[in-house]
Amino acid sequence: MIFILFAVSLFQAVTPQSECPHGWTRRDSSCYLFVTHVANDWTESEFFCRLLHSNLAEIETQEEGTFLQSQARIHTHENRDSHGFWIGGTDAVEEGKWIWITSGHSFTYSHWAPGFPDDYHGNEDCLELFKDERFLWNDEKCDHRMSFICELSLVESAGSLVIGK
Ligand SMILES: [Ca+2]
Ligand SMILES: [Ca+2]
Ligand SMILES: [Ca+2]
Repeated sequence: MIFILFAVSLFQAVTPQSECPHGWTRRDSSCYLFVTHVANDWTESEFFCRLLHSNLAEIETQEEGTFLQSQARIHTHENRDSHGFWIGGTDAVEEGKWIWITSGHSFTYSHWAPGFPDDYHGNEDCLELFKDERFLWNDEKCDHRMSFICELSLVESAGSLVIGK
């Protein structure tokens, strides 16, 4: 799967774009897509986002976290059975050391639900916005299937906004 993700990333076109694609929600220089029509495990969710030239959402600030928390409440009505939403954090590389998968950066901000992360049964290495805890953060088994949030960055380049990193 790692190889496939790499291969896909090679074919990502950097298309000049100043607006979010249809169906995506904008905040600052990011566009977000709440995918509720399929339930994927964490790796499949990241793969799905990459096919759309994006990645699982990464929350760098309290403002971004609060925004996604409130948006999650809205979008969960589209899928009432959902457990929550996958986002791009993992501690699969080193237990207890949480990073964002795209950047590889450690968390600069976190908003865990009370008592979490608990690494329940020693087997929870992926990050979700947990429906049962007001969409605060929970570590969950990576093969659990649920909705997820993709994030697309609009970065400024030569005076115009383009999609890219
Ligand atoms: Ca972000
Ligand atoms: Ca863990
Ligand atoms: Ca947990």
